[in-house]
Amino acid sequence: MAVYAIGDVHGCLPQLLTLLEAVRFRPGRDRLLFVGDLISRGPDSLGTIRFVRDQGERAVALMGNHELRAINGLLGFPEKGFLKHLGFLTTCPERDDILDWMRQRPLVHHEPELNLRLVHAGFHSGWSLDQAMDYACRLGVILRDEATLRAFLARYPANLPEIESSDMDETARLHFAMAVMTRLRICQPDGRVVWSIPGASGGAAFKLEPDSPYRPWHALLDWPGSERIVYGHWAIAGLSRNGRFIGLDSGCVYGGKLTAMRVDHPDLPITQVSCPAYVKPE
Ligand SMILES: [Mn+2]
Repeated sequence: MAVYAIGDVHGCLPQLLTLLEAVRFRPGRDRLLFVGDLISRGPDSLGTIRFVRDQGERAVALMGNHELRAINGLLGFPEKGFLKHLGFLTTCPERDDILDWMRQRPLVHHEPELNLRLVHAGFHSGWSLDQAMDYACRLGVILRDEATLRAFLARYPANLPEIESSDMDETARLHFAMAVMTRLRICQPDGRVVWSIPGASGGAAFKLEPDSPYRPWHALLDWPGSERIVYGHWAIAGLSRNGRFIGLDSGCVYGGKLTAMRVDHPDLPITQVSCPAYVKPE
C-alpha cells in the first residue's frame, strides 16, 4: 500500500487523474490524503468531489476555505465568489449529500504511524499541539450539527481578529481557530495574523520577499517533536519544504502544477503534473 498526500486540486479533475496515473495509483489498495480545497475555480468541482467520495475510507479530504465557502453559501451565508465558483451546488441534485459530506471534512488529520499531521492552511504559534487539536475537535462537532453550525456561521466576524485575546468568548476563539486552520499564511513576527496585506488583494499578495516584515506561519511554530506537518492553501509559495513543514499547493488551477508526495516513503521523488491556467490568480 502507498500513501500519497496531494495538494489543492480546485476542481482540476483531469489533472488529478493524470497525476494518479503518473504515480500508478492502485484504487482499493493505495490511500490518498488531500490537503483541502478540492473544489472551486477549476473545471470540474463536482466530478472531483464524486471521485474522492467514491474512494471511501481510502481517501481523506480536509476542510479547506473553499469547502467552508461552499458550506456557508449553501446554508445562506454566501461569501464573495460563492455564486461565481460554487453557485452550481445550489441547484445540483446531490446538493444535500454534498453539503453533508463537506460538513464532515476534518480540519486536521493525524497519521500517527507516519509521524504526520495535515491541515489546510496552518496552526497558530500561540497554540500548543493539544490546543490546536482541541479546537479542531470542537469545530468538527459544530460542523456536524446543522443548527449549531448555522448559529456559529451567523456570528462569524466580518473582520477577523489578529490574535486571541483574553476577553474573547469561546465562540470568538473558535471563529479564530477555524479561520487559522483554513486561511492562515503569514504573521507579524510577534504572532499577530496578517489576514490581508494593505494595498494588495488575493493570494498573489502573499508572496514573501526576503526583505518582507512578515513571517510564514510555520516559522513561528515551535512545537516539540519531529512530526511532519503537511499543508496546502499557499499557491504563490508553491511546493515548499522547510524542515518538518511541507507545503503542497503548487497552484494547479492557475496554470501551475498538481503535486503528489509519497508520505509513507518521503525519500521517493515528489510527482507533479502541469495544469492549464483555468483562472488567473485573484
Ligand atoms: Mn485554500
